[in-house]
Amino acid sequence: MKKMLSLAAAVALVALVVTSASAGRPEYKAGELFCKVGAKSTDFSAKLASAGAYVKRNSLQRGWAVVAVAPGSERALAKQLGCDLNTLYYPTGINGEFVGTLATVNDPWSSYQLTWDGNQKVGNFAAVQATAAWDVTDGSGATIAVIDTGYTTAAGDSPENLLQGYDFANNDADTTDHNGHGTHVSHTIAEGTNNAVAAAGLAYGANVLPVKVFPDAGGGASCADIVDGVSWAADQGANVANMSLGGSSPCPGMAEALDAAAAKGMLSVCAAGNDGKGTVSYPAASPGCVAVSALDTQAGGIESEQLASFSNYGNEIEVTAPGVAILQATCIDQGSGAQCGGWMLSGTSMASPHAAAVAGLIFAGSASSTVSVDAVRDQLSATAKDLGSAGWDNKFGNGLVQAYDALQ
Ligand SMILES: [Ca+2]
Ligand SMILES: [Ca+2]
Ligand SMILES: [Ca+2]
Repeated sequence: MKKMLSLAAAVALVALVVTSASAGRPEYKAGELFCKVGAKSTDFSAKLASAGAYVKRNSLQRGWAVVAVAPGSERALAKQLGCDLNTLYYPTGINGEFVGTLATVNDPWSSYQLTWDGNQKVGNFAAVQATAAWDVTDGSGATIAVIDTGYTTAAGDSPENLLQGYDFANNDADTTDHNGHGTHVSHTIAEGTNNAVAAAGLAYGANVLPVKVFPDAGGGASCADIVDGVSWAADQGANVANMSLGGSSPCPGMAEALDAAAAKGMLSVCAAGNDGKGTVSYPAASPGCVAVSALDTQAGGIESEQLASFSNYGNEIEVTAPGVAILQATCIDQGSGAQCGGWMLSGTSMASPHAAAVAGLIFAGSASSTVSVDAVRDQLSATAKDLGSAGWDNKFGNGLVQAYDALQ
């Protein structure tokens, strides 16, 4: 009981400060371009040579390459070579409150996640019908890729089924999360559940595939790495990919990568962005990704129909999900060393994995092993709980994702 009270106190203290996606940050990766080589590869090689540039890495997307150029010459050479700058994207939100370590809070935090306090406060998992859905499926058999900062086991709780991922930022197989964002997102999807440790995960039986695209030292993820992350996840057989990241302009090659991934059976789900404005960030705004806005279920429950103050909204919003004071285990360093344990984070980054998890449950719960990406996408929207003005609207899209209804 004491723990629940201290938890409640912590909720009240949560600072809902979520930084803007772009302010004061570099826009593109220094010394690199992302180029569509196309069919004219011979011409292209000659062009590169004359510009003192070279192919650093071929993209997993056929016909695309990361090209190395002299730092400072990116804009000029992009124009000259007909390439794109290798745009940087950032995680959509990380700020929040440290709740406690696993040592002092060794009871299932799912009681907080499953709180139903009428019109005041509704736990994020209660809001999306988690308990009822778990009677149908826990997501076993589905694979959900988390394209993010990686994953750390140091948080103290782990998914039941964690797959070997890949690190595109460093081109190696070590996907260790030095940030905490990717671990928190992964845990909303599938933190170990019914294990008497920390919190629960919404599709806890699913396989989690970490796809690391952010550098160890922080900063932005390049479009080339994100695009390759999408292609790689689809090649691994992922059913769903979550991208809690974004930028103000579309990544070159992303639309094609999303379409190719969908053709391979993978549905992509993306955070709408945390600028609090009526413009959805990319890749959420791309037609190939389900754009998820953040609902505030901590200020008046569901019935108040309150979009989180930081959440972007707009024409591309497809569904909404809880994104305020989401509690999962992770490790975050706010300047005085990493604190591992329960973190309540707010952001569309936290909303998106709820929708990704529900999509995973639909894949897992489907009687047909060949259920199509389009069918899952349609089911996610068709069974969402309508909020705001009747029918689709630009804040909540088709409504709040509903895990149980989506399995009917
Ligand atoms: Ca690595
Ligand atoms: Ca747990
Ligand atoms: Ca509506």
